[in-house]
Amino acid sequence: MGYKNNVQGYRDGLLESRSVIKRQNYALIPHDGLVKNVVPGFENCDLTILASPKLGANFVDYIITLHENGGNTQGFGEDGVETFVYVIEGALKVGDGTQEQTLTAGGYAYVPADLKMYLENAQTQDTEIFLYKKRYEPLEGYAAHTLFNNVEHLEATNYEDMEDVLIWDLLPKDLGFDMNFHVLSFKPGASHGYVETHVQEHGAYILSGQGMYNLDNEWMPVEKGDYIFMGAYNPQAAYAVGRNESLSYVYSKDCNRDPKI
Ligand code: UGY
Ligand code: MN
Repeated sequence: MGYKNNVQGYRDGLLESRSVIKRQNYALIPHDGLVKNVVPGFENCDLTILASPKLGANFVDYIITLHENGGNTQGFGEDGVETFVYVIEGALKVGDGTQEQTLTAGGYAYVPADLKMYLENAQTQDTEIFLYKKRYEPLEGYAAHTLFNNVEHLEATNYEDMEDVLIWDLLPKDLGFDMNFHVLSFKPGASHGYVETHVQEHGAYILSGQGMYNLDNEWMPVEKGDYIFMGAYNPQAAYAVGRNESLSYVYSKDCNRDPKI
């Protein structure tokens, strides 16, 4: 069943999928094959849980379509859990119980671990969001705080000295934050400069374009709407392919903490 790509009913050919799941290592999850999950608190939404601890992630990612009057007005995120939302399309009212804003495409909000996140579709048409939660790792003397913004208000920088690869850092460089979100964008033909191998995990949602992605030294085609989980130490790199559209994705990355032993 492909409820996200509206491909339902019998297929012409054999059943097939681009999904690749290597628990504790990496996963590629395209729209085709996503199923809906019921999560208490979310009303009038089509919601799919993407990465979770069952896959090997220390966070949970969701892709959610909010229908008219859809959202979570009970509050998302339990005590000790930080939350982040990125608006892919539409308009979203988001708050932390003390302040709220309406965000449109490219808008995002972070809510710290001692507050809940409240979400409401702010239009009659559907709104699509990428949602994240993680248990916050406190650091003595520092704190994170609620933040609303839009990628359009940020300045991109060349990624590692490459003019055709741009990066936007969504959260502040502040030790109070134990993770960051970024948007990384490769013009057609651009690539990473090297295959990265690092301790941090990523959950990446592809916003536009097409590419070849190297996950643990296997190259696989990816495109807009695909989700990629990259676990700790998973070798990773991308080449953007296609003609006019950049390969862009929004992704999380843990940071600013010494691993516990
Ligand atoms: O920030 C990163 O680690 C990023 N360059 N990783 C990635 O795109 N797979
Ligand atoms: Mn990386």
